[in-house]
Amino acid sequence: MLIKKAPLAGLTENDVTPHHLYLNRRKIMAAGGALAVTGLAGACSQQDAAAQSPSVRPTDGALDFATTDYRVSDGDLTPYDAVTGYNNFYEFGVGKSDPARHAHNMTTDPWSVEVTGHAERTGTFSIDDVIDFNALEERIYRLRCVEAWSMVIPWIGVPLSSVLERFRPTSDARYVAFETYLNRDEMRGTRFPVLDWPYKEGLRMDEAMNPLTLMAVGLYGEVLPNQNGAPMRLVVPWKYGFKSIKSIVKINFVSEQPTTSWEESAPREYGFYSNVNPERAHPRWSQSSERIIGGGPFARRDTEMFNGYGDQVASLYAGMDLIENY
Ligand SMILES: Nc1nc2c(c(=O)[nH]1)N[C@H]1C(S)=C(S)[C@@H](COP(=O)(O)O)O[C@H]1N2
Ligand SMILES: [Mo]
Repeated sequence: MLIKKAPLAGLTENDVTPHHLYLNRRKIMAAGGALAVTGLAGACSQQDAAAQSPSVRPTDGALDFATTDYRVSDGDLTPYDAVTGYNNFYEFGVGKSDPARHAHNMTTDPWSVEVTGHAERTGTFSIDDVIDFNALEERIYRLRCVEAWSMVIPWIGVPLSSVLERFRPTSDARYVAFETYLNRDEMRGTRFPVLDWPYKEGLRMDEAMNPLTLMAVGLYGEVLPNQNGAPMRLVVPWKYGFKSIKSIVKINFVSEQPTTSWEESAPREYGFYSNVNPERAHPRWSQSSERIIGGGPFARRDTEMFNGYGDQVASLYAGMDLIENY
């Protein structure tokens, strides 16, 4: 099976890695070749000449994405079809296959992001002013949904800290709030009052600046498919999936804890922090284990505190009661 959707502009259809060969390709990359990612910026902003260049070229430093594996390993990767075919993106409907069916209607190019609040640089920025496409990294992270399932995905992006630092937040910026694109013609799910659109999320500043927090622009070596939150979305690996807001158009530096969509819709069920916690059940179901998407009907694993990333993030919550602050 070949990847059909939005290959990197540097790849032709024939060059695109079948997903079962993805790991072999990564071994080749590690051995000295590299998957060119110059085209990723091009694919987001303009179709450029990079489309003609070979897909594998010698490493020259600047164009590669670095690979860093955190906690989870290659062998656990969720199949591409599940990553892109089983999604929550309520703006396109509440069914798991609605995003794959309808998200192609979303316009992701051109894309701009409005930056407001407590920062020295505010205003409207193009995606190339927000993301350094020469500094992309791959991170294999588990995404754990509050609905008690999980996937392991090879994300490509930049640390969120590198994005936020560009705007030079001031000391009054104690939290950062994000909003998703909203277009009722393109997003059929927003015609229904499931949530108070646009989708809103937020992080405490130290959570946002933690090196694990990623602003993703790709997965499995490709630009993000629309259903996964193109052209840029958060991945906050120690929190339930809903904190990883998709298709971001607003970044607001604020001093008070911001309102978030899920907390607003059901405050007893979803809190601001939403750290993965097997000991704190959702009021309607247990969070102690999770279904492994793509692993067959009975594949389950025990849920880990902070989704397994406790070594890196537990210190952020020292002294806090994580049952109270769910
Ligand atoms: N804008 C927006 N972002 C969103 C959602 C959404 O409905 N709208 N769903 C969230 C939930 S509940 C999950 S589990 C993840 C799913 O990400 P994925 O589809 O890439 O696996 O996206 C999160 N981000
Ligand atoms: Mo979720």
